Amino acid sequence: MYKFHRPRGITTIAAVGLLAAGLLVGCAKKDDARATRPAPGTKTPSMQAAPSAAGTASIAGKVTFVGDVPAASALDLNADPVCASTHDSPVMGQDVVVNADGGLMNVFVFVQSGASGNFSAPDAEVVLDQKGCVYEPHAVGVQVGQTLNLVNSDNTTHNVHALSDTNKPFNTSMPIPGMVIPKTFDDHEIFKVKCDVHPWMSSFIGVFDNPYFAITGADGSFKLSGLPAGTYNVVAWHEMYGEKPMQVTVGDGEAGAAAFSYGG
Ligand SMILES: [Cu+2]
Repeated sequence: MYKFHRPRGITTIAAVGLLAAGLLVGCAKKDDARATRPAPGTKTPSMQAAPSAAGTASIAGKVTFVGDVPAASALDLNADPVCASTHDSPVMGQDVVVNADGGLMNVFVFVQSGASGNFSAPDAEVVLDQKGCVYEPHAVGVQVGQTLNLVNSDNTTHNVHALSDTNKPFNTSMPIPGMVIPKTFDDHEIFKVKCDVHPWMSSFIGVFDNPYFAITGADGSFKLSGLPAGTYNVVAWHEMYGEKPMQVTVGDGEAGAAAFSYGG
């Protein structure tokens, strides 16, 4: 449904490089079959990054929204009293989140092509929590084969309904508070997950075939680090506004820049 597309237009932000080569160090893939809460310290990223790579280049920048920002609307959680009771203040939708400086949150930014190597899945596990009847985080990224733990932190039933395409779709009920269901994915894809019990709940899972991806934080910023020198097709992808490609060249040790904008 949200399968990546090849870049249509290419812009160049360039930088030239020096020397040295990057060697990626990966860790063994973990298998499913656990039903306990992840250990403290388990990665719960909204800004993800820092792959265990030996490359010394990086690409960083900001995703901005230009123009009139759609008004945020409060979610109506009253269909389930358990959900409503967990919040003291209105819960706003997360589909378009723009800060005062125009930073657009929850944008996946990733190397679509140009990275080469055998990118084993990292050991670090990632969490997609259901807390207060909202997915936390709203956008989450993993590598192919990396464990994503679906967690229900609520005293109510959720189901995680994945609307994936190239990865096998699933619809998993999570009726028990504290329940954890580990998932891994076989193919690179960004897809939506929703809860059929609570129709306001949605999140997006990005599965990437290399470690060079990030999700913009509240200020719209992102950073892809650990890159070997090279030319990369970098794509920004937002659930409402689609994707924007850009070609970026970085040399070893260099900090490349990339800026994306939506709206306007
Ligand atoms: Cu739910």
